[in-house]
This record gives sequence, C-alpha cells and structure tokens, in this order.
Amino acid sequence: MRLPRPLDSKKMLIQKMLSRIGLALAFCCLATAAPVRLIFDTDMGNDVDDAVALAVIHALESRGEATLLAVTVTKDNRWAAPFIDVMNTFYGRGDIPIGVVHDGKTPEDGNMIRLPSERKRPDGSFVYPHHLLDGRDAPEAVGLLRHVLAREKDGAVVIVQVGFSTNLARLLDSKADAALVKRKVCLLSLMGGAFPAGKPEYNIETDIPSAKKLFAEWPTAIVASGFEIGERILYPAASILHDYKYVPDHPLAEAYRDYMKMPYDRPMWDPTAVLYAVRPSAFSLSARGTITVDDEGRTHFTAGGEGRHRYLTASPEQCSAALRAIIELASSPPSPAAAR
Ligand SMILES: [Ca+2]
Repeated sequence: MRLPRPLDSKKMLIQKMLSRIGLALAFCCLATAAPVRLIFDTDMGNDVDDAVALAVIHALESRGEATLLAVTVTKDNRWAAPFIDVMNTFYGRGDIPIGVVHDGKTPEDGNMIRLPSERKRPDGSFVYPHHLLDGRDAPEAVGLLRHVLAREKDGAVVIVQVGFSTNLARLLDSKADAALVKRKVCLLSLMGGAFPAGKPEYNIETDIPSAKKLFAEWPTAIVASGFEIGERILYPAASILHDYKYVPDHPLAEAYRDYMKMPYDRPMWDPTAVLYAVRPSAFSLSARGTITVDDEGRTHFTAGGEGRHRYLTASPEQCSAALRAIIELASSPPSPAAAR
C-alpha cells in the first residue's frame, strides 16, 4: 500500500472541492431569473394530478418563470398525447412537441384523457381544438428528447418526470445520449418513491428496472418528491367547481370530473415536482445522498456528502403555501399573449 504524498492529498482536496462546487451549482442551477427551460415527462391519463401539473407549467410560462420545451409520455395509450395537445392548445401553445413511448407501461384507456379529446359540438367541431388526434402519430419520446436537448445551451434544461422512468432510462442506453444529458441537463425533478422509507410507490413500482437504472446512472442532480409530500397537498373539489368558470368548457376541469366521481380532493403529487423545478424555495431538501430502488419497487435513501440525490421535505406551512400556489396557477386563465 502506498501512502498518499502531500501533493496527492492536496490534489485530492482540490478535486473534492471542485466536485462540491459542481454539485452546489447543480442544485443551484435554478437560482437565475431567466425562465426555467423545462421538459415534462408524464404518464398523463393515470391520475389527474398530471393534468394539474401541466396547467401549472403553462401558468408559470405565462408569468415568465418557465418555458416548456417538450412533453414526453410514458403511458402507452393513444389518448395521452391528444389530451396533452388539448391542454397545450387551450393555453395557446399547441406547437409544443409531444413524444410518446413505444412498448411502454399502462396501455389501458382513461376517461380523463379520452373524453375531453373526443368531445365534439353539434356542428362536428372539437370542444377542445387540437391537431394530434392519435398518439400513435406522434414522434417517439427518446428521439424527441435527444433532438430537444441537442439544441439547448449547456446546463440549461430541467427535466420534470412525473410518471415512470421508461423514457429517461432509455435515453441513457447510449453513451452519446448519456453524455448529452450530462451536458445539457442541470436537474431532474421527479415525483416518485417514498422517503426516507415507505411502501413501493406507483411511479417506481410500475417500471422497476427503469427506475433502478435511472437512479443508478442518471448523470445530474436528482430531487425526488416522495409520496408523502403530495399526499399532504389536497386539491379542493370546490376549486374545480368554481375557479374554472371563466370559460364554458375547461379541459382541466373536465378531466378532473372525468377522472373520478365528484366531489373529491385529489393529492397533488406531480405538481410538487413542477413547483420545485421552477420555484425551488417552495420546499426544503434532505441532505445529499444516494437513492436506490429494490426489487419490490421500494426506494432507499443513504445519506452521503457526495451523493447526487435529495428528496423534498415540507413543513405544514410549506404544504399550505404549495397548495395555494397550485390552485392559483392551475386556475389562471391562458395568457392573451401566449400564442407563439
Ligand atoms: Ca403522474
């Protein structure tokens, strides 16, 4: 065994400091005033909180806090992408690219995505205009992610993943794409898992191999919003009934009514990952560490100074403030200047 020479230990110290600075930058990449450049990866159709999260993103874009670059889908159902197009078009941004998973999870239909996408007026026109009528006509998600990331500035992109890890794990399959992610992405804000420990959570459990790969290989900082955060932030049915009347037909209010029998107060798991991505001071963070996924889909957090992973924590006051922000943002009318 060779003892480290003084030069080696100095070098090691400098390397350690640089690595810490790098991590600090990674966790602070959101602290700029410029709009956060977002990619939204969702299993739209499995729960209505994905739709609330997308409405929140549009409101944040209208306020100059975010720019939605693309939406990619991990629910392998033909109505997911048309419904996302319905929402994007409603908010004046029907040109946002949408990519879909092939051979993915949860192919079953969902009323919250199918009914608003299909509904027509007596004259045959759509109640919610949109162009993408069938998800099978949309580009494949991994290729779209590669294309969108390639044209962004280094370190500029935040990815919000609120479904399964299928698309992002596949993006890591090639070394070139993994290097692209490392260069372009500064943060992955995801909803998934339970922290510091808990039962297997749906987003993780549905595609365990992809979640394992993502936490093991994703080359940037990851902040996870666990089940226990959104569970404490319940969207009030009363808001759905009263705050969306500024138009006769609202795709989010309709999706909410189509998802389950009203009235119900749904936990806002997914919007918390969006909120953190754009307004990081909304929550607190665990120490740095490493998240792993076991064979049953449970997440395990091991604290350690050099780890790239953290999870959200929230006081009762932070939960109340997050709920107020989600209601206010989701129910904001489209910006008149939104068309782009
Ligand atoms: Ca979701």
